[in-house]
Amino acid sequence: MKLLILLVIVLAIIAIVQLTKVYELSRGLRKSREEDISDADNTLNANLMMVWMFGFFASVVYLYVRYADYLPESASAHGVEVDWLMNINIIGITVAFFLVNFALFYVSWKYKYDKNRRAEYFLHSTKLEMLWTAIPGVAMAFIIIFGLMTWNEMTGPASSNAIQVEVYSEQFKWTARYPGDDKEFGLANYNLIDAEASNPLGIVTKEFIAAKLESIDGQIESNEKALKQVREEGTYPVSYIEALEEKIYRLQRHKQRILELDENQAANGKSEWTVGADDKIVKEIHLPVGREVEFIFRSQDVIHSAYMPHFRAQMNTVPGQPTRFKMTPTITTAEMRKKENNDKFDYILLCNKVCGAAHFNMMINIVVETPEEYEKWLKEQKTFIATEDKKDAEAKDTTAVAMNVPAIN
Ligand SMILES: [Cu+2]
Repeated sequence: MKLLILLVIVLAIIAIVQLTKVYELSRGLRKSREEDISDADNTLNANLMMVWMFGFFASVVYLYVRYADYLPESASAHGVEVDWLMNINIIGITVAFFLVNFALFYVSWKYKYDKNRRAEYFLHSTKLEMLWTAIPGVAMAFIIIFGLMTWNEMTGPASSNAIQVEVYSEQFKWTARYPGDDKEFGLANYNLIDAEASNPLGIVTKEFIAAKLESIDGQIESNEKALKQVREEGTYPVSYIEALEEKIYRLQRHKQRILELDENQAANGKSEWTVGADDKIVKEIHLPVGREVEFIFRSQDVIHSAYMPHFRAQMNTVPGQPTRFKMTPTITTAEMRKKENNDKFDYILLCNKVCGAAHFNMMINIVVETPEEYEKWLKEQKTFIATEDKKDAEAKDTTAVAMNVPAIN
């Protein structure tokens, strides 16, 4: 089939080339020069240009109609303002688009070549310059001022009544965290990140520090044992020994950083890491309707972007640099399902920054519900309990030791 299409294209090109040759030959017979273009040709081209314009406009109108409602109505308070701004922009752009393009095509048609007409020539018109600087200038100022007002509102300080949700990104998933009864997030530190030991966010607790130190000590010990064995046997290449030494050095550095973390905290008069113990790590974001939410974003690896299309909100998540904004959801998931006539409708947060191979699949559900439902859900979520993590960490420790037996091939 593809071959057939290719054949048709090749034949069409040959046909056009042949027709052009015939045309040139007939011109020679008619004794007209190639650059002589008849009035009939000019008129035909000018008219075809107008036909093209109408086709072009029709396609634009079609796209407007086709994609007019690709998102349901805004489900957040500030989203209404974002939509208003967006609509103002679209109206402005559309009017400008039709005016400018119509002028472009119309002038080409009206002033098609006429051998009896001479073009008027002028170098400069201050009035014209002023006009086409002032109009876009005023329009731009309007858009920027109103845009900034909405932006400032979104990124301004949250009210004391707001709930806080931390959204954490990594290749390629989202994890959310809610503070516990103390309404405060426990400190997180990348040195304690341990996905397998159920601390994907690196929350600092006394128990977890102990567990992690124990795990690292175990790894250092087994690696040192392996190093000793390798040295005694004397049959391993130098690079292998160096790699082992490097590994032990890195583990010691890791241990040192964790110890410093604890020392710093003790120096500040707070040696107990208790704040994070009651935090709740969840795989689905729940929000109470009508209540302000402050989102705090962190990232583990690269820049991601938390995009919540239904709430008209987006924020980059940057490693080492927490970002934030606030919003108030106004429509529950159940209400939106009814409005959209779709039982399966769900609010989503997706990654809007091409961050790697599985970027397309990086999203997390958002459920907006009544305050009662939200409180019930939050109560059901289990807290980040350090003692459980310790067990996990120890379990991991044994596997780590087992894997550290030297192998040679
Ligand atoms: Cu991403």
